[in-house]
Amino acid sequence: MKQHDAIAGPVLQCGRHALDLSRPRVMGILNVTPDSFSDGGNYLAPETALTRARRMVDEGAEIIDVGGESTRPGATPVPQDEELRRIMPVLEVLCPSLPVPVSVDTSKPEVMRAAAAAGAGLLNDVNGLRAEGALEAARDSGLPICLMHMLGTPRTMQDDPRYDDVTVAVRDFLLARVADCEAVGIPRHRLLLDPGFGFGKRSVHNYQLLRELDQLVASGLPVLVGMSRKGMVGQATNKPPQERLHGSVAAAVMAATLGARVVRVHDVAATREAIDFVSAVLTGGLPEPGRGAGA
Ligand code: 7PJ
Repeated sequence: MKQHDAIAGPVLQCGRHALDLSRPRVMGILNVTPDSFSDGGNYLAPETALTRARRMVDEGAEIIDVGGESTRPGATPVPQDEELRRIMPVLEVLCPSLPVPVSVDTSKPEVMRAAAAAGAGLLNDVNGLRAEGALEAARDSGLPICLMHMLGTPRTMQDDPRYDDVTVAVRDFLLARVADCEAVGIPRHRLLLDPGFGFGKRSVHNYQLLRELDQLVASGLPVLVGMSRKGMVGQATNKPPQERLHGSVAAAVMAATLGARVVRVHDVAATREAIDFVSAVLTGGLPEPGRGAGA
C-alpha cells in the first residue's frame, strides 16, 4: 500500500462531531440488552452506561455503538417500543455528554428517527436499510450510515448459508444498497460499508471476506468491520467468547492493514494499541494532531 493511500481519507460529519477517517478508528460496543440471566426488565441504567462509555473513550474509542436488539444467531426480534425503552434513556444521557459520536445499532426506522432527534451521530444498520421506511428515515436524519451485509435474518441466518463467491456476493449487495441510498437522496459521502462478519456466513466465508477485504475497500467508501469475539475468531483459536481477545485483536489488525477505517470491538484498550501501531506503519510514523506522539 502506498503511503498516500494510508493517509487520505474522508471526514464524516456525525452530527456535532467530525470523524476523521484518514486512519483507522475504534468503535466501542455498548450493549443495552437485558441481562441474559434475568427475566427481563433489568436494563442497563443510563448512569452505568455513561460510566462504561466514558471508560471506552478514555481507552481510545472514537465512536460508541449503542445497541438494544440482540442480533446473535437465533435471536428473536425485539418490538419497537421495547427497543426504544432500552436505548432512549441511554442515548439521552450519552449523546450530550460524550466527546465522541454515539452510533445506534438499529434496523427500525422509528428508532432511527428517535435516535437522530436525541443527538446520535451515526446509524448502524445490520439490515442495510432494507426495512420499510428505513431508507427515508436514514436520509432524513442527515447522519452517516453504516450499511451491513446479512444473508437472511438473525433468526435464520446461520441455517446453511451458501455462496458461489462470498466476496462478490457481499460487494454486489452493498453496492446495490449504495445505489438505492443515492436514489432516495442519501449522498454516498454519508455511507460506510460493512461485510457483516458472522451474519449468514460460515467461518470459511468469513475468512475469505477478511482475506479479500481490499476488494471492498476498493469501492472507495470507508469500510467498517466487526469481528470482536465472534465465532470466526473462536474457530481459529479454539477459545470461548470471553477468551478471544488476542484473536480479536489480530482480526482488527488484519482488517486495518487491508484498509478498514473503523473496527467495532468489545476490548477497546488492547485494540486501540494494536491499531495505533498499524497506523504508524501505514503513515510512516506521522503523529496524529492532538494525540501524544509516544516517541
Ligand atoms: C456487527 C454489528 C457487525 C456492524 C453486531 C456481535 C453481534 N454492526 N452489530 N457490524 N455485529 N456494523 O457484536 O457479535 O459486525 S452485533
